[in-house]
Amino acid sequence: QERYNAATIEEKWQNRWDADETFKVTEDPAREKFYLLEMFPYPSGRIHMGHVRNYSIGDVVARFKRLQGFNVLHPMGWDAFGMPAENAAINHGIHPAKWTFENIASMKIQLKKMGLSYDWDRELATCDPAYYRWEQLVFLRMLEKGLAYKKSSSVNWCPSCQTVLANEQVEDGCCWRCDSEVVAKELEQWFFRITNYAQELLDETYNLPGWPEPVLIMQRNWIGRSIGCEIDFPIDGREQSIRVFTTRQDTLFGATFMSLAPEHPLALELTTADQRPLVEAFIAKVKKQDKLKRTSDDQEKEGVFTGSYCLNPVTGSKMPIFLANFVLMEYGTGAVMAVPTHDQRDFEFARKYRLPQVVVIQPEGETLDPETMEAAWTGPGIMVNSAESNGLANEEAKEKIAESLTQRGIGQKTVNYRLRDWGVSRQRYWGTPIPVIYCDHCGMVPVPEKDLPVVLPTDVAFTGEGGSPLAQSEAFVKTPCPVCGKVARRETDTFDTFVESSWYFARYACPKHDGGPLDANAVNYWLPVDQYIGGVEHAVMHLLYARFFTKVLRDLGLMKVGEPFTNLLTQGMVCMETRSCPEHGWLYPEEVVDGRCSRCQAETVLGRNEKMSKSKKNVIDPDHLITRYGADTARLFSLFAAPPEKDLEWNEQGVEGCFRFIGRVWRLIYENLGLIQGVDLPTTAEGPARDLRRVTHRTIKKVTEDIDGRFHFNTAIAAVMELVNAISAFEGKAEAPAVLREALETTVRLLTPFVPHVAEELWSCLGHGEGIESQGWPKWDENALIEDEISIVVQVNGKVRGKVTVPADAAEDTIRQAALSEANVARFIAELTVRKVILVPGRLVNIVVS
Ligand code: ANZ
Ligand code: ZN
Repeated sequence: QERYNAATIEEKWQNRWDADETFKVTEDPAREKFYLLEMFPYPSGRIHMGHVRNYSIGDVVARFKRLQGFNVLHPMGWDAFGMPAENAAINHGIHPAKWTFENIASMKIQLKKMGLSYDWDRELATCDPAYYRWEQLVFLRMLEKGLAYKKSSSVNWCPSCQTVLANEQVEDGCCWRCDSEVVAKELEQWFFRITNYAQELLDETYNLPGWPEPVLIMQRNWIGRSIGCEIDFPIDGREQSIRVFTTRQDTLFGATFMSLAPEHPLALELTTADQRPLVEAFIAKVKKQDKLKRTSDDQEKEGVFTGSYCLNPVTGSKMPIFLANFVLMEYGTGAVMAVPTHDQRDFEFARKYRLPQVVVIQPEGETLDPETMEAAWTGPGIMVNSAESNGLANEEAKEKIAESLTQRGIGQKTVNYRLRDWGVSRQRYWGTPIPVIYCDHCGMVPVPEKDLPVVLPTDVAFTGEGGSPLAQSEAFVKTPCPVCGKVARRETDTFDTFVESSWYFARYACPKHDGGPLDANAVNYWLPVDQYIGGVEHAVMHLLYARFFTKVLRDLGLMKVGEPFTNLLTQGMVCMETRSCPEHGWLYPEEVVDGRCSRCQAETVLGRNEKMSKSKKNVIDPDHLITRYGADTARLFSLFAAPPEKDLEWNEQGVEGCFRFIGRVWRLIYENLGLIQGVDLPTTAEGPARDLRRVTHRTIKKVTEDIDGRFHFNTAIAAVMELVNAISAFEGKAEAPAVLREALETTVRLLTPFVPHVAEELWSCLGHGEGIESQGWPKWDENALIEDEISIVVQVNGKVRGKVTVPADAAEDTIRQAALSEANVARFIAELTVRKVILVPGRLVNIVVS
């Protein structure tokens, strides 16, 4: 076979790898393991270019590590629960399970066509009861430990999806999925106590050098640790006091009023009769406001006076108590001591309601006056109006005031986290049922372990109305109480799908284990994941939940490690230009012919370059790409066009170029087969052969270093392209077939992780019976790297005038002589006097003349 036919060889090698179980792995304590994982896909129906890129990147690393001799775990599975399946059921009457499994089947075919080196024996789908039963078990253990609990809370509710959203799923007050406006709703919900782990989750962000810094920063901000004080403010005329949380106890002497969250338990109790109508109206109004909006800077600061007062514990002055929309009950204590001179929100609030202001921090070189201030002073300064703290720097006053409050028993230092417990209840069908039962006699009863899994019923109707379909399935809901046997009701909420993706990476270690969630041996051998690869959009939610869940599994004694992912690579997006027709709107690339709309012939308009998405129709179907050019070209292009962490811009010429390169390597091998037949590999070489050998070994070194931990695949591929150029230009083919053979074999071996099918094919064509996967990664020979001649630039008065070639170990004098006698240089210095010759070893000679 002489012509490169991608389809034939790709099918051939994919079948061979399957039959030989090339990528199947087992725990082998004698070998060093490497666990490589790409974020598993949601089975939406078809793979897209983002998947192609993600999995190509992962496959390079997996194959490279395997060739280096590691025992590589590289699994694939399906994040199979979630709303699209349920929406398909509502809109098209297909059962979510059917829809999901059909999608999995077709996407699996697509993935297989890419030649990815997965151990398919470990495939899992999270909607499989054999998977989620163990999640239910972990939940029961968490329940015992108090790590899962139920409470009534105000939740983010999407009226269109009819479900609760996690805070992270609300974007600018709208649903992350459907963009409908999110409203607040009071519901009994299940929570995971992630806040128990806030400090550990934060501390360990400083211990993850293999993660991108921006991701760590996002996690730290999300956890949001603040150090401050809780301080009690006595209520005027009562025995009770109100506790506030502040990070600025240094401003205590400037606190002139109090702001409570409208949900604060004392809000109505403190309201006087005459203020009642106003207060009630205000509370009703704020209830409708979205929480995230309430605290945003540009939200109008609104409040209402309760009619009551409290006392500033250090100045004794009366402070009116307000309710304010920007104070949230969920943070701190739900009460804020307001310091209008040093907090901008309080400043605006005080101006609006004409409240007193006292400056307590003077910035250096300025004298602030409440009458003329135009904004709060939030910077540092010297304390004033603050009794014994006067004259101190405000940072010192923070300490001093905290101490004195502690001594007097009216306050103490505290740490607060912005992180909230993880609300995991969803009023949805297509998710893991939460295994508890409600009995009128016994209360809430956990489903006994022996009765797991609680399986989703199949007799449900998907109407899209009236909440969860589960609640309408009598066969599911009605169940005997495990304690007293009387008729009881099952919980009908299911888990947030982020629960499944919080531990799938551990289950891959033992996907068929049926003695529990995890097989200790397997999981402790494989985990942590050595390299995790996925989209940066998961920087907070998924990655934080997975870290939390890992710690829970550790504390339940199910595995040893506490951090799941040692190294994280966040890949960039795949982008493409957008095109629109004035008549027909956005157009698919195939609807544009010579810049015109294929339907109406109108001139199309070139839009912005954006992330490929169906909504803008700027998408390329990986299937077309693979059918037309082959998987190797699709892979090569996604690796060559941009470094993994950067956005990749689609361009057809780039794909063509990659295809042509593969063809070129193919021909080069075939053309030279006759010359190198039966020839052994060289150990040394002379003349031009020595030069080619140097390029060969230099390329091995470069490609190895570019791949290993750096992911510079594009420059690695470019280096192989240069090697191919050098081979083509090599004139000593007939005289030095051994060196030629080494160069050709090296090319094929270095290309293996990128274009594995063509590499395997060419390898066997070079006469090797064993697959290239068993060859190991090539090593470079340091001796071959040594340059015997180097070329040195010659400058005259700083300007380049020539170049000389000298032996690599030439003495300084020899170099100086060679430089001075170079023809062009000699011309420039002919009439002048040489004052100085400066030598930069190995690089340059500068001759100073006058
Ligand atoms: C007095 C004060 C004076 C404040 C000052 C700031 C500046 P971080 O850093 O985010 O933790 N706060 C406390 N609880 C709140 C709640 N439930 N809703 C809204 N705001 C709340 O912010 C802590 C600061 O946010 C606290 O410090 C409090 O205002 C406010 F010159 O107390 B400060
Ligand atoms: Zn009972």
